[in-house]
Amino acid sequence: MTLDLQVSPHVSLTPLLFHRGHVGAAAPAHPLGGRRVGEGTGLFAHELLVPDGAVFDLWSGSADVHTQRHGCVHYSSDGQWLHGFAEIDDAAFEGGLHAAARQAYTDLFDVLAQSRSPHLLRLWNYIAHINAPDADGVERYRHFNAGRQQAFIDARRSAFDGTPAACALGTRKGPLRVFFLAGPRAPLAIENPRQISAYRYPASYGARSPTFSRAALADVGGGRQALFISGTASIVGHATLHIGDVRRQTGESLANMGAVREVAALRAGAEFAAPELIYTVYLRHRSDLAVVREVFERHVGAHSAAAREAVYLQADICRAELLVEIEAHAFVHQESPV
Ligand code: 3EB
Repeated sequence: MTLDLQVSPHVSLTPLLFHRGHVGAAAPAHPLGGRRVGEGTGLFAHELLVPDGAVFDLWSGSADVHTQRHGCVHYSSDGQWLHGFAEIDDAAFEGGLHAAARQAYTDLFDVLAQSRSPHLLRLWNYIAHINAPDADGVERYRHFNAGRQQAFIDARRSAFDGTPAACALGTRKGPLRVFFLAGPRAPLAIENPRQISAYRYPASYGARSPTFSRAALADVGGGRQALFISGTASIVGHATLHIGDVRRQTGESLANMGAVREVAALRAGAEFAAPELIYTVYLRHRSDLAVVREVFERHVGAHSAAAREAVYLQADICRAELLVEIEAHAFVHQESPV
């Protein structure tokens, strides 16, 4: 069975859309038409800015999907693809966010180890008050990073080269949630020549580095490959650029994605043109929507499917100076090069 994420071109892989539905083609895309998402499911804490959602089922087209629980992990599988989330209320967890992140990932790795889909393709990390200091004065994102990296090491999974693609966003409230997509074959990790690998960031960004690759390229069967580009921000080398300037930050994020698309194209033997991707845009401030949208739409083409189908969400970004982060995925019809 192939990964059936391309039921329609309107599919976004943002976890809320796994659960809440995809973007209807006719959905009104009013910049101020935001509404709170997650009502009804309790799963998602971000405010959806654009557009109003509709319905999509990851597993439509799949025959037998089993939903199960192990530890803090809720997951579904069709026997080949595994999707779900780990959830821990870190505020009530002994050891706080560090311990919660370590436990969430440990439970996830247990599930994967017992499955036929042990290889992570993509992770989405959602953390309440990601930029706030914890009781010890250390930023919560740094505690998360420490616990996450430790779990990779505990499970003897690489916390460096070859680690999965990911994003890490801040929510207003709620437990730590780590959504994941795993499959039967290891993806190829891709780095960005414009950026230092996040897992090699200097210690000034935290004692333990973030554990993610810039993108993952996966053979998804049926002569197709999927590219998952991690959350991408205005970082060059390891430095945050254009502090306070959301327009330039958006441009820099898109330049970074362009560099990742180029490397991915060489590895895949197929192009990943900007308008061919499906995007999710996270904004720290909803008041930046018009500017971010203008820059983004100029990049992908105002009348492209990418512009029509992009999803904009309000979220905190993992560095306090970052105002925008963009993630994307794409499929190409191309066998994996040997
Ligand atoms: C960055 O490039 C911006 O901690 O999993 C992007 C994607 C970012 C993933 C993560 C963080 C993460 O460092 C932040």
